[in-house]
Amino acid sequence: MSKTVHYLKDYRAPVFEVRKTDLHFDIFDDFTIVKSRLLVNPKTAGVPLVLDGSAELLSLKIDGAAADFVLDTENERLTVNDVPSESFVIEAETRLRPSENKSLMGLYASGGNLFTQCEPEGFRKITFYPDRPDVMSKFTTVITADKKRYPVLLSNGNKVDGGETSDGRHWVKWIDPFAKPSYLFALVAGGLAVTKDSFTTKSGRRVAIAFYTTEADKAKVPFAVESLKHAMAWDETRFGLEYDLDVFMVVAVGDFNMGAMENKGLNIFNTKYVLADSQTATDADFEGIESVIGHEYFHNWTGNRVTCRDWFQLSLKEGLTVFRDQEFSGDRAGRAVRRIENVRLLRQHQFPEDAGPTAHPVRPASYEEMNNFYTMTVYEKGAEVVRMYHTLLGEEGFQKGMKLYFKRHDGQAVTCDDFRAAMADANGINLDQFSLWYSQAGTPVLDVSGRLKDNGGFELTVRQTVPATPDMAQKQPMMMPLKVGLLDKQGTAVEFDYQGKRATEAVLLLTEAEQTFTLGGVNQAVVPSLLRGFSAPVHLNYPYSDDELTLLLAHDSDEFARWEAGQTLFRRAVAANLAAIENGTPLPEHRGLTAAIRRVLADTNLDPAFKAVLLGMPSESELWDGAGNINPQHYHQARERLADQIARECLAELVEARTWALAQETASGIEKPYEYHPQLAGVRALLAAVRLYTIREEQHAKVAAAAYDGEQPAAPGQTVCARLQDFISRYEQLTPNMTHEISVLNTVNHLEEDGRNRLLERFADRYADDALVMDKYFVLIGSSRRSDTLAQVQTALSHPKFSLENPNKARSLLGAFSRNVPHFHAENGSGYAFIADKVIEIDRFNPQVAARLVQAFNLCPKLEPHRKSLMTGQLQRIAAQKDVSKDVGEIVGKILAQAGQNAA
Ligand code: B3K
Ligand code: ZN
Repeated sequence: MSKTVHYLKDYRAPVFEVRKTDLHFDIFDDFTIVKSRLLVNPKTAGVPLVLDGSAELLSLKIDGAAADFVLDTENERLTVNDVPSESFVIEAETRLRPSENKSLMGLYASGGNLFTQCEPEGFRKITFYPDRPDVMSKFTTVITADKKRYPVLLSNGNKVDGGETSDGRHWVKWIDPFAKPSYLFALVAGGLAVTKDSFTTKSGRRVAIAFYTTEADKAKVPFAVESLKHAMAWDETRFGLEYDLDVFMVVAVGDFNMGAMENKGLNIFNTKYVLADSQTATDADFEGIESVIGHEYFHNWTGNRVTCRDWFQLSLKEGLTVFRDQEFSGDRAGRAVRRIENVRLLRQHQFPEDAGPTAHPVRPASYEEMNNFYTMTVYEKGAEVVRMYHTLLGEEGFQKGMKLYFKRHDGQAVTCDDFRAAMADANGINLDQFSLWYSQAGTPVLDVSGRLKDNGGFELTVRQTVPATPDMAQKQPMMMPLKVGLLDKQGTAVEFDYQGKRATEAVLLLTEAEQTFTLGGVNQAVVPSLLRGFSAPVHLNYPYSDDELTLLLAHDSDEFARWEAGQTLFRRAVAANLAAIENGTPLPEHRGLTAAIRRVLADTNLDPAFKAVLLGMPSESELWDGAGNINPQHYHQARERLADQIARECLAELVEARTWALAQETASGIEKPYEYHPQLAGVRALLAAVRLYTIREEQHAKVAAAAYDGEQPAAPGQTVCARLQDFISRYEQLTPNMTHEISVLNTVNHLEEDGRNRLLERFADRYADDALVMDKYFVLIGSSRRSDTLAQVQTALSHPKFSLENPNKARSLLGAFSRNVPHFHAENGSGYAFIADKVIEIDRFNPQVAARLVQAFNLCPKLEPHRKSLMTGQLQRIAAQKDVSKDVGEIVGKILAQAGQNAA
C-alpha cells in the first residue's frame, strides 16, 4: 500500500451532499449483497464525484443508467467524472463476504452472527460512499435474511416495517430520523436473545431498552441495563440532555476491536463491557461496564447529534465524552479515588505516549492511518483539556458553554475550535491561547518555587516549559489552571488573600513562561499544596522536603494532593534504590516512607478505597518517564525491592489491615456482601493492595507464623501455595466472588512453586466455557514474573480456548506480556523477538490489533544501547515484511525515525 499522509491543513469542505441514503442488505449464507441508493446533490457544478470504497463492486448506476467510472483500488477510491449538475441518484451494488473478514471492520461474522464496525473508515468496506464525518445523511435500511438463521435484524433508528417472504426469509425496515455520518451506521443480524427494559425521560417519553446477547449470557446483563438507566437519568440532571429515539439498543459481541461503539440507537459492545455477575466479573469489571455504558450513551449528544468535521477533530467527541463519563462515575461513587485512577491511567500510558515517538497533539495535524489515532492523548489528555475548561469556568460556566455549543451546532459536524468558541462566548472570556492545547504535543513541565515574603504573603513562582516532540521543536507557553492551597506546619489549612478574596484555595491562571503569584496575608511558615485535583495535565516540580511531603500525605484536604505526596515519596525511594542497583551499593533504608505507610494503614478514618490507592506504587512506565538510557530491568528491580522493604517494615500493620478488610464484607451490613457494591469494592481493593505486599514477606519466610487471611496457621512445611490453594477451595464454597479469586491469583502468580501452576490450571478448567474469565487467565499467564513465563505464554498460544483472531484474547495474553517488564525486556532479546513475531502474524489479518501491540516498542529510542539495538532489529524486521499494513507501518516508521535521530 502506498504511503499517503493526510493533513489537517488540507481540509476542504465536501462538494456533494447526500440528501438521503437507502440501503438494502440481502444476507445469504456465504455472502451478502448490498444495494445502496444515494440522493446526491452537487454543491458546485462540474466537479467529479469521488466515493470511498473497497468492496467488490457489482454495478454502478447514475439515474438508472450504467455509470462511467474509474476505480483506484490502491487508494480505495472511485471517481465518476461526468455527473449531472443537479441532484441525481447513484446506485451501487456490492458483494461482501463477512465470514472471511478478520479485520473486524465493515461487515463481519462472529459466532455465526453478523455485525458491523464503521468508525472511522469501515463503511467503505460495505459500499461506495463519501465516507467522511462531515457528510451527514438520513439513512433507511432494509435487511432481508433467512428467518431461522437470522431471526434478529437490527439497524439504526426506529423499526418501521417488516414481513415475511414465501421462501423462509423475512425482512425489516429501519429509519433513522437523524442525519448522521456513515461512521455511525450499524447493522446486526443473527440469533440473539433480548433483555428488555424501559426508561421514561424527564419530558415523559417512554424509551424502550433492548440488550442483545447470547441466550446463555442473558443472566449477566442486568447490571449493564441498570447502568444505562443511571446514565440516562444522569445526563438529564447534570447536562439537561434527553434521549431522542424510541429505542436504545445494545448488542454484545465477543469479537470486537475495541471497547464499544456508539452507533446511533444501536450501540455495539465488546462482551467485556456488558456481561457481569460477581462470580465471573471483578469489581473493576463492574466499574468498567458502568463507565463504558455511560460513555457510549453520552456520545448520543457529544458525537452523534454534534459530530466531528474531520477525523483530526476526534477529541471533540472523545475528550468531551471521556470527561462526561468520568464525571458520571465520580457522581455515582468515590469521586476522589476515581479522579486518582484517571490520573494514574494518564501517567501510565498517556505521558509516555506524549514523550515518545508517536507523540501528537490532542488534535493531530496529520495521519497515515486514522485507526492509529484512537489514542490515550486524544481520549484521556483530551478529557483533561475539557476538564480545564470546567476548572476555569466552574460548573455553571461550563454548562452555559455546553448549552451554547448545542444551540449553535446541533445536527452539525464541527471542530474543536467551535467547542472552544462556545465556551468562550457563553462566558464572555477570551480563550484564544487555550487553543495551544489542541496543537502542541508534549507534557508541560511546571517548575515551582515558593517563599514567604518579608512583609507577609507567600510568593509562588511558576516556570512553564513545553518539551519538544518529534513533530515540533519550539513551543509556546500554555494557558492552564493551577489550583493551590496552603497548610501550616501542623497540617491545618491556612487562609490567604487572592484576587480580593480570603480563602483556603485558589485557581491561579497560568499564561506565561514565568509568572509570580502572591497569596497575601500569610505570616507563618507554610507548605504549599499544588496542582490540587490534578488541575492540569502537567509534570510539576517543587523542592519539597520529605517531611513536607509526609505532612501533605497526612493532612491535605485535597485527596489528589495527598496521594501525590505519597507518590512523590515512592518515586524518590525507587530512584534511590535504582542508584544503588546501578552502582552496586547496598539498598538504602526508607524509614520516612515506611513510617508514613504504617500511619496510613493504621488510620481508621481513611476510606479503604483511598487507602488502597495510597498503597499503590507508581508503575515502571511512570518511573522512567523523562529518563534516557533506560535499563527497564533495573527500574523493575528497584521497584520490587522497595515493595519488599515496605512489606518487611510494615508487616504488622499490613496484616492488621487485611484482617480488618476481610471482616468488613460481612460486618458491613450490606445485604449481599459478595456482590458488587462501591463500598465493598473499596474494601476488596484494600485487601488486594495489602496482599501484594504481605505475600513477599510470607513467601520469603516460606512458612510464616501468621495465618493467611485469618485462616488457620500453616502446618509445618506447608508452602504458601498449598495454603493458598486450601484458602481458595474453602473460599469458593463460601463466597463465589471473582474479585477475591483474581486478587489471590494475582498474589501467587509470580511464585515459582508448582502449586501456582496447579491453581491456575484449576482456574482455567473451571472457567473454560467463560470467554471473559479465560481472558483473565491469559492475563495471569502473560504477566507473571516467573522465570518460565515466555515458555508458558508460548504454550498458551495453543490452548484450546486461545485464538489469535479474537482481539480480547490477543490483548490479554500478548498485551500483558508486552507490559511485563522483566520478560518483555529480557536481556537476550527473546521478549522483543516474540512480540515482533506476533505483530507480523496478526498484521496479516487484523492491522488494528497489530498496530496496538507494536507500540510496546515505543520505548526504543530511550533504551540503553544494547536493548535499543535489539529492539531496532525487530522493528526493522517488521518493517521489511511484504504487505505490512499502513497501521503498523506508520507506527514502526515513527519509532525507527526517532530511534535513529537519537542515535545520531
Ligand atoms: N468511537 C468508538 C471508537 C472507534 C474506534 C475505531 N478504531 C468508541 C468510543 O470511543 O466510544
Ligand atoms: Zn468514545
